[in-house]
Amino acid sequence: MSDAKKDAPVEVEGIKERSNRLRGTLLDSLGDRATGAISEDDTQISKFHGIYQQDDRDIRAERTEAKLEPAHSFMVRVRVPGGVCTPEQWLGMDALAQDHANGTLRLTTRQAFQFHGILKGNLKASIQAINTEVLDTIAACGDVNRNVMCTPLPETSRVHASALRYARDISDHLTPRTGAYHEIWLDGDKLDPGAPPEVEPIYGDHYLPRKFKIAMAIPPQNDVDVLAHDLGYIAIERGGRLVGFNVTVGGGMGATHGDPATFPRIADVLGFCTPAQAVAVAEHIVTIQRDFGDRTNRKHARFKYTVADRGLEWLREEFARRAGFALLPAAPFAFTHVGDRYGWVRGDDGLWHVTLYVPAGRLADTDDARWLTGLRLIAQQYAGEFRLTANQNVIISGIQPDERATVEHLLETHGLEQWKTLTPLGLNALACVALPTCGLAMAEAERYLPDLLASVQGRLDQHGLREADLVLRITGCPNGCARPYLADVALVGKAPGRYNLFLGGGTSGERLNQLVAENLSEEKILEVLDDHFARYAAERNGD
Ligand code: SRM
Ligand code: SF4
Repeated sequence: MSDAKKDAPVEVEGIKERSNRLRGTLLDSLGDRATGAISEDDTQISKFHGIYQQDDRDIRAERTEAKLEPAHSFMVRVRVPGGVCTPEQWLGMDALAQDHANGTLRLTTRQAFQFHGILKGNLKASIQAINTEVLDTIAACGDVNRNVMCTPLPETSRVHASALRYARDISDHLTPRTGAYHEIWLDGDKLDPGAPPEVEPIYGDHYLPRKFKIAMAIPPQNDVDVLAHDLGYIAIERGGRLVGFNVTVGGGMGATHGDPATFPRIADVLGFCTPAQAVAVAEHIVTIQRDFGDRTNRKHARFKYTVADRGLEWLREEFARRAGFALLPAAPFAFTHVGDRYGWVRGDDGLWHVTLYVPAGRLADTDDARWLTGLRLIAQQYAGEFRLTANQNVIISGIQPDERATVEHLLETHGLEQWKTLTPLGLNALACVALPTCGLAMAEAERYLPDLLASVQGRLDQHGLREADLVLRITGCPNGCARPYLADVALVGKAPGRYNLFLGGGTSGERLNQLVAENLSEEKILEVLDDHFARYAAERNGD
């Protein structure tokens, strides 16, 4: 490849530039009744609106043989900053899942809702229904800052309330300013053709080189895997009050099989900021990535590569130059665990909160558990909050003491108390969506998780390790949507029925695991695990 070609911006940069601030030709694509798809350029632009074109991969071959176009439908992702929504919003999402999607609601690893299976003709009504509930989908995907996460910590309500406020402020500040979203989906006024281009004060003409993710953790919980994010805030609390944040930079999970230039990376701690500086920190870090991120190679375009290539000292100086203030030295903090803590807990405000285990985040009514019906009844009857966790679970939050018995009864009668019977392996497990909707999946994940857990649990039981507090995560490809590279045991899809096996992540999300063997079938995976479990049972330390 010539140097000129190597340094040329990738095609997506041109699509963004020509899109007239994210309008593209989406209105034409939506109106084209000859196909269930949208134009190729619009598939890039629609991501900025929280919309992914997909097709049902289970029937892709059959459709090709019948000379039919793929069975197109759309995944729509709803931003829920900090994961907190009202019962009314919950009911709105539930209704939309029935009316226009595939009848299920998916809780993601980033505290968002996802709908699958929305047909092109139903997209506009779906986005309007979401906005009616004062939620939106803009910037849920695309080369911008995504949903801002925050530990949904129920116990320490005062620190949580402060942290959540900053997470929401950061989210608002980094939301694109274009009127395209309102124009296309909400029948907003059209931009006057003679008007000067709208200003995107933070993103400019080309938005970011790649997606950008922010998470806020409240120690000792690292339930958001804060070090897996481009930018992280670790809340520092003194005497029950939020006094500031340690700022972390350059985390990320995505990699490509066989390409050592791509890698998962644990974020570095850059320094400390006060709460009042938190939004400015986000703005300046994002604009540094806007200006220095690699726009010539999308596999090298995440902020983690900017940080790895240029170093922390460079970043501190560039930050201070732009911000007009330097970050202070980081404050001491300690994480004790990842994942969620299940069941009932009383907050320091006297209210009750219950964290439910949702298998792979998929809410549906099944013979075993009537998730949608049970949660609908709860949402209809009480006035607290629903909090989505970064581990695909949900917390029913802010329950008055006299409401607890009713909620408990509804959970029990609908089969939603699964946390009471599962082993730690099951409770800690995460699986990404993968097949049949994810266009990048190389192997199963969500659909395979129950069988995989049964097999691995069987091996643990044989070694007397039934209650071992292991974290298992599985993804259908190396992109890392269930943050597999932080788990004790991770399977990363390589081909149908084949996975790369990683072992040895840290217990508090601060250490990456390592590749142990490649391209293994389940039988081989269990053999390797058997050896390791035997040694773990014999040689581990007390805790
Ligand atoms: Fe992801 C792409 C699903 C969290 C790294 N991710 C995708 C797409 C949109 C596939 C695509 O591009 O066509 C998947 C849609 C599947 C489907 O049918 O729904 C998808 N990602 C998900 C979700 C739904 C997984 C889940 O089971 O919950 C999560 C939605 C989060 C949200 O609400 O915003 C999800 N994705 C993540 C995470 C975890 C996180 O952020 O904490 C990561 C790893 C962290 C990171 O970004 O480094 C992640 N997703 C990716 C990547 C790799 C990015 C990279 O740097 O290389 C891709 C592929 C890409 O961007 O090209 C990807
Ligand atoms: Fe799809 Fe891969 Fe993400 Fe799984 S990890 S949802 S297979 S992109």
